[in-house]
Amino acid sequence: MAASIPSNLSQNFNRDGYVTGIPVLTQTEVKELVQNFNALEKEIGKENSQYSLHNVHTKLPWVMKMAAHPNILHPLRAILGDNIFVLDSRFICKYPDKENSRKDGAKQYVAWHQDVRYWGVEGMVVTVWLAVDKADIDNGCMQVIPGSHKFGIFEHIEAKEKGNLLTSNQEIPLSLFNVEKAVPCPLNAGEMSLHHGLTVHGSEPNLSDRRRCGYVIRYVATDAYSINDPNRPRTFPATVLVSGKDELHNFTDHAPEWFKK
Ligand SMILES: O=C(O)CCC(=O)C(=O)O
Repeated sequence: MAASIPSNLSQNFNRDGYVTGIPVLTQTEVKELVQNFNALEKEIGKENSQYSLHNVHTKLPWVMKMAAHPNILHPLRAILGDNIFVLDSRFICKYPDKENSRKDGAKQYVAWHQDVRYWGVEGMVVTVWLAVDKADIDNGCMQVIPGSHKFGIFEHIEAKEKGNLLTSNQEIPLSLFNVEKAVPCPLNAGEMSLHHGLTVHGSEPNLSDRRRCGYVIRYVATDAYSINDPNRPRTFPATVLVSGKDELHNFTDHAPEWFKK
């Protein structure tokens, strides 16, 4: 059965562009998730586990189980309605900076950005950040700028500092928003935050001696659709209907045979 959600969740989400500290997994489920991730990390190596595990929900049942978890979908329905697609997913794993093997020694961080800057989607995108490991200030938990989702898409430029994990090395110049308003989103393993696709967010390097792994899942309602915008050229090859029904067929349902809704 899905856990209960705060009655003001969607109100707070619409006001602030994020909500955080929502419990999703039981201790047993956290243990299983960490075991599965550790086994995968051992198989493919830390470098490949950091940012390259993209859209593996259509390949690995234990990952799909997370993307379609009732305790994620229940609060999401309060924001997106009943009919929901997974748009995309990725593990973002920041290892302790001490283990950093970069030749230039740059500390790895996620620059301030908005998720939809490079994504040609009409309709609200909601990102779930599910903590595989405990995430806190020391190991570089995600930080958000409350209310920043209300100002459309900000200009993004090439990040000035080396070590940005983002694929396009993008960042929003600090002159465009008030970084002093940043709110950290510390999470225990098995908890999640949700943020709006337009919310400005990022994270600092991992200065602890602990791994900081999050499973990041993007969701849209079935009435969202992709647009052909050369400035936002993202494609969506792993969309899966995880809640309700799809009468519009704006996205293909790439659900694998083994996935039972
Ligand atoms: O994991 C992080 O530090 C950043 C996450 C992020 O950029 C996102 O969830 O969109």
